[in-house]
Amino acid sequence: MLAVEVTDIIIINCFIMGAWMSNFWQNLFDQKQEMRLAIVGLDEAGKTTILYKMQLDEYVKVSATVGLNTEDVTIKNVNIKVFDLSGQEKLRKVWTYYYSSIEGIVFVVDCSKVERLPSAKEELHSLLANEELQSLPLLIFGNK
Ligand SMILES: Nc1nc2c(ncn2[C@@H]2O[C@H](COP(=O)(O)OP(=O)(O)OP(=O)(O)O)[C@@H](O)[C@H]2O)c(=O)[nH]1
Ligand SMILES: [Mg+2]
Repeated sequence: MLAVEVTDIIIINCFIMGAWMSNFWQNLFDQKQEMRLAIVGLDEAGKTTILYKMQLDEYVKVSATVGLNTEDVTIKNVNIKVFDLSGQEKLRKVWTYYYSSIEGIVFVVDCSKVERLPSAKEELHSLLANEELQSLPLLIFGNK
């Protein structure tokens, strides 16, 4: 007589299969997703302030961004790498360097400065004309 019965083997197999299946579903739903976003707009529109509000859920007093500020923001199981780009006129040409490596873009408009709306519109139009952004989701964020 065999030391281990066939039924024992089936039970052990079912147990292993069950454990594997539960790990599979757990992994599927726990899987961390990564994405990259750029946040652009005129200088002083509030981009960096919005970024820290998203990351820390609090108001942080910030200085004007020179070049780039990169932060990770985690929302549930999604980790978002945010490229917060300077809005100073001379530095806006840098925005285009990031377009090929992002999955979405946020354009921030300071709605309290009516006199700057034409410049914001002009920048938004040149952004919309960029081929690399044609298939990307765009959020226009009215701030202040
Ligand atoms: N009242 C008010 N002030 C805001 C708001 N968002 C930003 N600010 C202020 O606006 C100023 C500019 O904000 P920043 O976040 O530095 O703007 P930015 O778009 O990152 O500017 P650059 O880095 O120069 O491109 C700061 O003094 C902020 O405290 C808002 O929703 N309400
Ligand atoms: Mg900034």
